[in-house]
Amino acid sequence: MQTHNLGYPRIGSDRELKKACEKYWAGKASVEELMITGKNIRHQNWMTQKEIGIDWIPSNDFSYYDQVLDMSLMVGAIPKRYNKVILDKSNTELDLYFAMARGFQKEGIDIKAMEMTKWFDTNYHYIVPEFESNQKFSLFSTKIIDEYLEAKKAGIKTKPVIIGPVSYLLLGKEKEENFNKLDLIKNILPVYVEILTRLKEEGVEWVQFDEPFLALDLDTKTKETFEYAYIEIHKQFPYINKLLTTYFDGIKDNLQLAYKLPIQALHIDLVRCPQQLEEILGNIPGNIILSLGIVDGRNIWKNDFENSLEMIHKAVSKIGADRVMIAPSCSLLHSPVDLDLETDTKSLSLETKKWLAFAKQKIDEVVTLKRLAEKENDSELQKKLQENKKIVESRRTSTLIHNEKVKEKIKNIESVVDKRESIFSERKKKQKEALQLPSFATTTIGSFPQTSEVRSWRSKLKKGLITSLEYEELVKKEIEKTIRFQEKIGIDVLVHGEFERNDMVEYFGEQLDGVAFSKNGWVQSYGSRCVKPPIIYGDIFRPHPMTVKWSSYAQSLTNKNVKGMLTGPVTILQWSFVRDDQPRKDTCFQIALAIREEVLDLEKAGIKIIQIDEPAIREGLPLRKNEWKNYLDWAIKAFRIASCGVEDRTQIHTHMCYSEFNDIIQNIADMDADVITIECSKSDMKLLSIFSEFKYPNDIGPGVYDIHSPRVPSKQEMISLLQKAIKSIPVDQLWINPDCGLKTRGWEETKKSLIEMVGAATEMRKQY
Ligand code: 39S
Ligand code: ZN
Repeated sequence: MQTHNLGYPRIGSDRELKKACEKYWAGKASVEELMITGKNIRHQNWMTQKEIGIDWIPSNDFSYYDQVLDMSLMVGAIPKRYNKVILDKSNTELDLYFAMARGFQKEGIDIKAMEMTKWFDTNYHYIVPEFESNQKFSLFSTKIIDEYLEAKKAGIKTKPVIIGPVSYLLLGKEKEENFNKLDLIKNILPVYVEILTRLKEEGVEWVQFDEPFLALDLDTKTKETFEYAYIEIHKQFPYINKLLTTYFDGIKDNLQLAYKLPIQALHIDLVRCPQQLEEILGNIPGNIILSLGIVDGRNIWKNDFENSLEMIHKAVSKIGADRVMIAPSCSLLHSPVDLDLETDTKSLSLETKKWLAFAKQKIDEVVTLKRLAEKENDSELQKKLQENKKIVESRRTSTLIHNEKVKEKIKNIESVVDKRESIFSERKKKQKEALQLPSFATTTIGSFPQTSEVRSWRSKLKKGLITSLEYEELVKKEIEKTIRFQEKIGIDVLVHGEFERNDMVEYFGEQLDGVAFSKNGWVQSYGSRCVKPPIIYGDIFRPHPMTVKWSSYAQSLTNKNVKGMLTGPVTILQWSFVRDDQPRKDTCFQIALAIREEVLDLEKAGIKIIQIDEPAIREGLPLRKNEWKNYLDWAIKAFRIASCGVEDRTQIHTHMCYSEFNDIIQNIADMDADVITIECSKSDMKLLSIFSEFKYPNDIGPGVYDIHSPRVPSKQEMISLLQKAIKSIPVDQLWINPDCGLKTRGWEETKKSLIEMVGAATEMRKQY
């Protein structure tokens, strides 16, 4: 029996990579300094895994930004617009790489970044490969080889990780019409062959091919491409061991396909789909090793050893110990790094901490499980097993988890009103009267720049260096400054700027009962950006209002309408670590009830417009289509529970990003928000066509500029986007706003851009 790991977090235990990257981008560190940080993290990760006792440690799981972008650079899928960056010899390979990730602005050159989207149903974002119909591939970056050699030199024999050719193509986007990206398989395979040849020469024994699409619904063409690709690879490399990994769902109807592929090992996710074990063992070909993904790579609960051992024993008795591998369910990229660093009992009580395992602890669980399965009579190991049983049991029965009042409310959830009083057209009239807004009303999505100064106030507050009164005064001043700025440039619906929030989910998590949070439990979200997902361990309850103080303060400063800003129940659920002892639906309804109370309190406090962000509704969709309806039913209901308690004249906004809406447009309409703002600028307003085809009845605010780069868009640029928009959306339904995320920008570019945006709105009002 062997153990392995699919990938270790690469941000560093103290987010060293984030800090080093941001320093480099700001011109405050050299490329050498950045690369030393990278190297240290890689070595640290390898040593940690080696010391704990993992047999097959991954390499090439490190990345300076994103593992899919690494692949694009490896196979030379570099969009032509970056040629200028390549040609300028003063730019390094890393500069080109960051240019693709973040855009490139220098000395009059202005190149847009590549698109970013969610990695399956996680909160991780990858950089979407761009393909042309005659896309050529050639080996460009040798990172995978370099990292293998680097580890080898440090005395560690690794298993290089690569995204399999079929999944890599499927993750990309066709930038021209009239071709199918899967047809590029013939062009791309030679690069894989070249890479594998080099790896083989260096002595590689195992290569991990990530093919997560094997856990999704596949059409015939995709299945054929899988067969073709792996048969070709096997022809050239019969002696490299190929470990094919699937995760995030069961293989299900693709099992026969997987068994046809000439691979040596198959990894399955037994956390997301434990029921697949039986069938898989039922007819597994005699030459295939089975890797049991048994320790949850995406959640933070301690493994239930007894339960895992049962599965391991089942596999061993069926196919023998030498054909069984043990591993986390997926890459630990989605886990925080090290629970040992959580020493603050105020945020994470000792009782709660006992129930958790972060990446390092998960590696230890994998190794312990293997030892337990092999040596049943070792008394040290038996002690560990008994200890584990006790902890699992203590979580099940803890009084911290159960709140009878909340459970009672969930039982009666059907009696909660989840419908507005009147239909949208009626509400629209009442709201027009109450709000007095112009056509092409302008607003922003909610946050304003979170400067390091603002963050430092919070950090000082947490360290006790300033009092909460002092902190409040500082935040209030920042709110006032932001209100005055918006008034001055003529924005119609103002926001307070969210300076009091560390994050749109964490902020609420910190205030709700039943939710714990870590000090250092960072998980990469995209590039250098990280999040600290709240830990929902028990029944959720709102002990006090969470945002009313700030919103009413902002409203008291101005005669214009200030929007109240909340995060919706589905998004809080989706971006947290969720308890696994009750259906997600029930947890979501508990959050929805808490948000509903907050909405009603805001309304009572005189806030006339309330935005409930639900950017995660789309990504929460199950990977398999036949589970969609069930999910959408409860997710949309949760939003309606949260939003529908208000009077007709109160305007409800929602916001979504990075989403393809085509297949869920009816559900979006069912949410019945008065206004939906969506991220749109990167797709050039193409997103709007579905709203237009569907005749989406409520108001829409498409983002008119991308905020993910410091670039200031021109008024003219936004006018032409808006002219595109009014071809799809009636003028009286249209709002004007940027994409979301101003918190990640500086004030200078934010101010300039918003002035341009209001200028565009003024111009549109004149023209129409
Ligand atoms: N998921 C979540 N949860 N939230 C989101 O906003 C999004 N948006 C999308 C999708 N998923 C999401 C992804 N976009 C950031 C921005 C956009 C994202 C995701 C993350 C982001 O900016 N993250 C920050 C970062 O990586 C961390 C935000 C945070 O919690 O830099 N900041 C803390 C705060 O404001 C500060 C934490 C910190 O770094 O309180 N503290 C320093 C320290 O302790 C000190 C701070 C200082 O003095 O400057 O050392
Ligand atoms: Zn957004």
